[in-house]
Amino acid sequence: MSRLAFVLNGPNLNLLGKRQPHIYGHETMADVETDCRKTAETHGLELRFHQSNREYELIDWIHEAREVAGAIVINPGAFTHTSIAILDALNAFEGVVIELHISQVHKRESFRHHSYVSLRADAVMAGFGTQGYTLALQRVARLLDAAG
Ligand code: CA2
Repeated sequence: MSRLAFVLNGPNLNLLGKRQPHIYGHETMADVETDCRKTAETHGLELRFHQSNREYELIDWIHEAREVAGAIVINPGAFTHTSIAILDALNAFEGVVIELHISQVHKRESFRHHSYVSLRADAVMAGFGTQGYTLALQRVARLLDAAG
């Protein structure tokens, strides 16, 4: 399977490290990307890292991943709780899908407890802070190793 992983981030995550640090921490999206690139290199993964506030852009990247990638790590932001379109796009992707949330969504408002994306995700992470991204990539590497 391809050792290319997409890391996709949804709306408002461009504000990471700039607002609400008590919920999302102090690391910026650029810091997270740097951490992900280091982890990817250590584990022999190729990486495409994106953030968008637009649902269609996330969907287009998932379609692109269908052609070339072995895994998607996705933090869909609030689209997690609303987007059947993102779920449909992920259902057309055959590789590993990891859903990731920086915060522990189950400890928060009840509208954050339901995820459309979880209907497709092979694994779900919540509450690991921004460290979750590198942990998710380590898991992706392990799964792709095992897939050969
Ligand atoms: O915990 C997560 O990673 C979330 O996916 C983040 C989403 C939220 O809607 C989900 O329920 C859980 C929100 C992303 C907003 O990110 C911000 C970061 C810093 C400052 C303001 C917003």
